[in-house]
Amino acid sequence: MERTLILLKPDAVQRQLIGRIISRIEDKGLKIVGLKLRQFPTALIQQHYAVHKERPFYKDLVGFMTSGPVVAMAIEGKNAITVMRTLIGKTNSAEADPGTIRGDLGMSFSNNLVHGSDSAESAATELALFFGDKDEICSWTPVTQTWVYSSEEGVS
Ligand code: IDP
Ligand code: MG
Repeated sequence: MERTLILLKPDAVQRQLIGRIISRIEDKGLKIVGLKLRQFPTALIQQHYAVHKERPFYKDLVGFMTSGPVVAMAIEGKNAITVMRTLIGKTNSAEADPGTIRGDLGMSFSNNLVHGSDSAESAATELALFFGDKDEICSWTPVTQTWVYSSEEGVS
């Protein structure tokens, strides 16, 4: 099992797409183990996107991500990082494949609704940043788990 950090960006909140996006994640068979809505401090968002700090869009990105509430989620599942990135789709929503969250719900490069960690290392760093308090993560087993995965798939 793997965990990944998912953010529903301010455009997703403003467009009242939270429920529909969360449903897509649940429908896939992934499990929510952490969930909160908050307008995050600029310093935290700057740290989260530190890898992009030399990029021309960095300032606007931080401005956008602090412009309103964001939903932060810790999502768990087998290969959850890759599965979520596939579900989210390409960065530029206009080019993202139909069937993906960005491809179905967005038109923009920057206002692209969702963030998902891109590697095990960034997932660990980002989860620590947004869910630093261990009490905010719930370890639980959905009753559906034995049907979402087969017994050979190593998920018990
Ligand atoms: P990702 O979210 O698909 O992983 P990254 O390249 O990590 O994409 O970029 C982080 C975020 O910065 C993107 O989701 C998008 O909101 C914004 N962004 C990235 N590249 C551009 C750009 O060229 N113009 C405007 N915004 C961008
Ligand atoms: Mg990225």
